[in-house]
Amino acid sequence: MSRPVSAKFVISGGFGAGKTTYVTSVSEIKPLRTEGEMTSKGIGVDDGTKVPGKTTTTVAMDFGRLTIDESLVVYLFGTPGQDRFGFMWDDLSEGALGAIVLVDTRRLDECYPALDYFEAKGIPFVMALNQFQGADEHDIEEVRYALNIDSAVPMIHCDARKTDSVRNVMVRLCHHVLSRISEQAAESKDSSGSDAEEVDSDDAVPQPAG
Ligand SMILES: Nc1nc2c(ncn2[C@@H]2O[C@H](COP(=O)(O)OP(=O)(O)OP(=O)(O)O)[C@@H](O)[C@H]2O)c(=O)[nH]1
Ligand SMILES: [Mg+2]
Repeated sequence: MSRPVSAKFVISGGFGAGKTTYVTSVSEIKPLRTEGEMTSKGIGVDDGTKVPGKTTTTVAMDFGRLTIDESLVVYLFGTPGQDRFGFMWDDLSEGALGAIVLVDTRRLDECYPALDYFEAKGIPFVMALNQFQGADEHDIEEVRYALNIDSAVPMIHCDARKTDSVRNVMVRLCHHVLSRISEQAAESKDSSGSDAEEVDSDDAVPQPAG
C-alpha cells in the first residue's frame, strides 16, 4: 500500500479562542503544547482581561497530527494567541496548505489579524465559530455579514472540545483546499491556453504588402 500524503495546516485566531483545545481534541498523538502561566509579569504586556479566569497561554505553538483517511495525514500547528508572539506566525505557516481561523463569537473582531494574515499569504482557510457556554448563538450568515467575509470562504460552527466537531472542520478544510487547487489549476490552464492563442496570432505569417 502506498504511503499517505502529508499536509501542513495552521490554526489561528484571537487570544483564548480555543486553539490549544482544538488541537488537543483532534490530535491522535499526544499534542505538543507550550503553555505558560499567565502571571503578573504579563500585566501591561498581555491583555488577559477579555478572558477572565484563563490561567495559561500558549507561548510557542501547539502541534498535533490527524489521519483524515488512508491517503492523507494532516500536521496541525497552532499559533500562540498573544500579540507579542506574532513574529512566529511566518515560521508556523511556512508551507501550509490551509488554515483554520477559530472565532470566539463573543469577541468577533479578534479574528481579524488571522483573517488578514491568511488572506495576504494566499493560504486558503475556513472559519470555525467556537461556541462558548453562555455566549449568544449567532447565525452563520449574520457572522459572515458582520465580519464582511466573502461567500467563498467556508464558515462552520464547532465546539473545540469535541473531537467529532473538530474533525468535521478539518474535513471541510480539506475539501476547500482541494477545490482551490483545482480552481487554480483550471485558471492556469485557461491562461496558458490564451497565451497559446496570442502566440499563434503573433506567429501568423504576415501578408506581403501590395
Ligand atoms: N465552553 C467552551 N469552552 C472552551 C471551548 N474551547 C475552549 N474552551 C475553553 O476556553 C479556554 C481557552 O482555551 P485555549 O484552548 O487555551 O485557548 P487558546 O486559543 O489556545 O488560548 P491562547 O493560546 O492563550 O491564545 C479553556 O479554558 C478551554 O477549556 C469551547 O468550545 N467551549
Ligand atoms: Mg493556546
